[in-house]
Amino acid sequence: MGAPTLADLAQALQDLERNGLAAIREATTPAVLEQLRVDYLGKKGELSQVLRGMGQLPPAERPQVGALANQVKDRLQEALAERVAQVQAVQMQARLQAETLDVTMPGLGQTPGHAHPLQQMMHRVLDVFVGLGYQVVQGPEVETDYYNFAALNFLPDHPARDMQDTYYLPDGRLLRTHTSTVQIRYMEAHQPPVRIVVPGRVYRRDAVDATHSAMFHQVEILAVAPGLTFTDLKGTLVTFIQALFGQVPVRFRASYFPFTEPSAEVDLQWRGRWLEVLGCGMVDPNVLQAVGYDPEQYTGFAAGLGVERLAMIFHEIDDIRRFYTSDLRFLRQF
Ligand code: 2NM
Repeated sequence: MGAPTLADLAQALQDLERNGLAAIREATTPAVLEQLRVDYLGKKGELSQVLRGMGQLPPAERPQVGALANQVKDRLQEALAERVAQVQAVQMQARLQAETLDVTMPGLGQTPGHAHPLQQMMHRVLDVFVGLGYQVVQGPEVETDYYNFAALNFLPDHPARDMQDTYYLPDGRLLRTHTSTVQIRYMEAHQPPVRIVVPGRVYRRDAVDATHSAMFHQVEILAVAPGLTFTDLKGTLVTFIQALFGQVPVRFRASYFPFTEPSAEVDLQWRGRWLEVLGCGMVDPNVLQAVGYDPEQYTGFAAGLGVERLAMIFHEIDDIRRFYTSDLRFLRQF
């Protein structure tokens, strides 16, 4: 093949322009357009290749081809810029459609948590006594034999002190089996009149079943003042029970506790059955003496209840373990 003529180069430039413009029109992404720019207008592109043939023309003909080549280059560049702008606009439109955020859509709503049913019950109980003028007091769960037993008039060989019934630490301390420990500590530190209500965890080495747990929650009350009687105790507890359960019948049955004399158990009537909900009694003079109160000058009454048992009666729950297994289907009902 001989050297290209002016006509050959003019034809090549025309073809190049036509093909380039067609390819640019059909391109739909910025990447393809960039590739076309390189293929047609780049250093090793088609336009450069045509211009290389220009050197073989007579010098007089070269400017003509050069002018033509510049025209083609300008048109391709213009077409590229225009198409890039179009493709970018289309892509932006698609993105705006896809990422549309409807700020007027309703929200997903809140699923707020709530207190555990045992905490709810405990607070109901505390609220009633706070309303009667009692002060809420708390104390340690790890205790000494003195505060858990000796000061409460338990004899040294009382069965509750047995390793089978109480959790002992290696150093001889123990996990309190009732919150009465806090009442002793409070009386040691304060003079009468006393009117306190003590909530807290207590521990007993019971086999776990539907009604027993190695840890449960108690609320105990204590009042000490000159001249308090069993009648004051009865009035207080009937008021308490009826504040929680409404106008249910209440009865007192004689019972025994080491720390009270006389002692009683308190039942309420619910759906035709008598259910035990409280233990109570007049504080034993030995207990008053142990904390330095003069039993000739002061009398006191006390009572205690299990929060789990009360909540089970209140909500008609048949298994204490429900409270401890964190089953949301159960918990969400309260
Ligand atoms: C009960 C039943 C009867 C009680 C006694 C005392 C204290 F410390 F004053 F002696 N606190 N709680 C008591 C009395 C507790 O629970 C069933």
